[in-house]
Amino acid sequence: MTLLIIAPGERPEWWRREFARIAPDLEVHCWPDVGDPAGIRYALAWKPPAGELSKLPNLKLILSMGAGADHLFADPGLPQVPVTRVVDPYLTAGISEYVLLHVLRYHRNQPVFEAQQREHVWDDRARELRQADERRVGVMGLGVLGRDAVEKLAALGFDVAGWSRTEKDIPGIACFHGPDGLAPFLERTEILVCLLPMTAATADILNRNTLARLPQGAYLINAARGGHVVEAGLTDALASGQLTHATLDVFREEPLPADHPFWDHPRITITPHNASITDPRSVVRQVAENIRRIDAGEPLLHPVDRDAGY
Ligand code: OXD
Repeated sequence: MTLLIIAPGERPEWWRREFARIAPDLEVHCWPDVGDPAGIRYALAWKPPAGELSKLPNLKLILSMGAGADHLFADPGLPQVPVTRVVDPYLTAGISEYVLLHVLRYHRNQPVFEAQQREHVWDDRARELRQADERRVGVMGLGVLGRDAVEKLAALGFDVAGWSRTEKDIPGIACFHGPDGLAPFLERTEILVCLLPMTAATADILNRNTLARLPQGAYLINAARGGHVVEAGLTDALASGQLTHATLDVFREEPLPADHPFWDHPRITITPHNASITDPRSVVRQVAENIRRIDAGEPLLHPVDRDAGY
């Protein structure tokens, strides 16, 4: 019974070490050292090269190494076996830290002070006196990650709303849903946070039209997927002042090419898809448990619905 770690560039040795510690009976191979393809029963994958998983004739389970599984469905030949994803307190906490950090940065007008420092300017007129309960923050996506983020934002006192595909009820949060709920949600949102799963329905969702629904001068934080944002729509919204600033952790092409115009945009903050990092020290237990479950014929933890895409 062999697990293949197929996650180019994702420090497979670290994962292998944790498996040796936590699930010592499991044989672990790290792609491209597959060994006998017929011996591989489970694959722990992050952005696996297309076609590689279909070379494993006895594969029983694919485990996404992250919260999202869209990177797997990008492979048209993905084997028809169950897929799971990571739901982990560290991963969730990391995303919420990122959201809080950047919402507070915008709430406190920090990009203005950073620009002033570069120019050696002392000018506190940019200090807008706004209390957190006067700041309307909106989070798109109310799954495990979004829910944690809205609750922590609300605990800081922000006026928080959320938008999701299906109806949600979260105490203290104004919950909007579905296509009809999108416009009213955007119209009340000064700081927009995207934590949506990437599906056919959410691709390009932040475009010229939707960004135009935000109040003039709004802010955007995208910690979901680059494909949620239409790049030209974003740069136009920044140019017109419709958006004041954007913080992007994810991009259509990663790593972001060195000549991409976002790098030098004065009102875009870039982070290298590190809003939250899967921590093998906790996730290996979840992976080992799902391997036990599939072998025992028990329901899996955090299964992905192929039709919904998450
Ligand atoms: C994830 C990610 O899906 O890191 O976990 O993007």
